[in-house]
Amino acid sequence: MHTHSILLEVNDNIAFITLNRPEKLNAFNREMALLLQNKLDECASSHAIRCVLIKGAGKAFCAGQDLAEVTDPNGPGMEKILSEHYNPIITRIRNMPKPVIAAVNGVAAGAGANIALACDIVVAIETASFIQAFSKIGLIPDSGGTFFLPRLIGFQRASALMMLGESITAKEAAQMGMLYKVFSTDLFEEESENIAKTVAQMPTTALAYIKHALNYSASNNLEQQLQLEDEYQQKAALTHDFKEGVEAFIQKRKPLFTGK
Ligand code: LHQ
Repeated sequence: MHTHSILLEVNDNIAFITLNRPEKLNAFNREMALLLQNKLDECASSHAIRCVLIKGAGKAFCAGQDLAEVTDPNGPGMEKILSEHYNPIITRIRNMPKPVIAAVNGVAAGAGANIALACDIVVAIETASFIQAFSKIGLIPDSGGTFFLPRLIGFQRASALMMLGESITAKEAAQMGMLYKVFSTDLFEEESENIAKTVAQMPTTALAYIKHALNYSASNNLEQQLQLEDEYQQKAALTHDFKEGVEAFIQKRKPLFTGK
């Protein structure tokens, strides 16, 4: 029976996306990359979805590009792999008007590591590892790695990790600032779902504005960024959730946010 390389399940306003080629450590082939784009589009447009959580099936998060496909004469070919597979995935994650969580349940290598780093909140199991594997096969980091990694951990560490292609533990990655939290093996699933549940009940539109403002902060100067904050703040103040948030505070009750 044909199994899908990407699974999507929606529960309590959370979309759980599973990278599902466990026998290949969830390495991406063309079908899987296109299917992930498709599912991300579905998540972006569905009002029932207020948070996306990406994880891997089995013991790995994702081993990056399926290297067998790269040498396959009937494969997509080098010139399509970034422009049609990974770049559209990264753009979709960054443009998604709701939080995307990477729950790194095992090794994250190559494009697999950098897809995780493009997410809004990255958490990892204590046994996970991160590898900028590209240089070891004569390639350069892609999937936004040269953009996100130096901004997350600093130029020098990013440079060393990318050139050496060494594996680092989740704990080391967290100490460097690459991710938010590391959870013990017995708590990982529950704790990462708790984060998803929390953000799925928050003011989704405001979270989208936070995300867009952070996207621009990478290239704006202070004056431009202050102006952008003003613009988004005006928009946030028009949301139903802002009204609800303030009312609930004054009435000393728990707010009920709808995301609108
Ligand atoms: C795999 C893979 C894999 C296929 C494990 N492909 N089978 C962009 C532009 C164009 C071209 C290229 O790519 C890119 C973007 C990129 O992502 S480049 C970087 C590609 N990824 C890598 O170089 C990582 C390759 N994998 C590894 O180094 C190891 O497998 C890691 C460190 C991830 C895990 O090591 P182990 O836990 O020891 O597992 P393993 O190596 O025994 O792998 C288990 C199986 O998965 C094995 O198959 P087998 O049939 O022997 O059981 C591997 O061949 C397969 N596999 N990664 N990327």
